[in-house]
Amino acid sequence: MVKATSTRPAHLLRRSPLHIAAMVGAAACMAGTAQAAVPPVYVHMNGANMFLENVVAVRPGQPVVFVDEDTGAHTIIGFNPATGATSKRFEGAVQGTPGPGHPVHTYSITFKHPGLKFYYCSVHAELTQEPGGRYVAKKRPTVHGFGDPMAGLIIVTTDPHLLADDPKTSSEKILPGYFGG
Ligand SMILES: [Cu+2]
Repeated sequence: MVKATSTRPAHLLRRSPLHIAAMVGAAACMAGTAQAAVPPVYVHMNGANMFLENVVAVRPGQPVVFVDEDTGAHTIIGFNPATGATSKRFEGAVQGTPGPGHPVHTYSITFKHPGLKFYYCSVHAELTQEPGGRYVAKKRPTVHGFGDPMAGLIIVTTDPHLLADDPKTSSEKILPGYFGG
């Protein structure tokens, strides 16, 4: 009895590193293929203090890249509209750029699972509680812009119809005519 139980784990231990190595190799290969096949979805900012593509859809694992074409800095902070709690993982910040020909700063994030990912820029918007209890991002009163709050939504989905609705600009990293601030 003792012999039998000690033999089996030893047998498994001998085999498992190889087995794990094979699995990791296969997973890395698949991940590499997936990354190559799915380009990022881009969300742009300029001096209007809003996110140009403020609703985009991405697949699980597909990167969302925020591109700051503004002279000013912005943050990109995920929040839960039910509680108003901000995310510790979805928490980005991007520096501004003097304009075309200069480095443009980006923040990239991916999500593993389908869902709705709300975010806002804490410099130019603030979370306020609606009478119904939900939290929404509103333009800070002191901030200039077009009136829309600097906030947005990422829909993480495998639905091809939602994915096909992304704005054309979200497929380009730099929008040449969009610098400003
Ligand atoms: Cu901002």
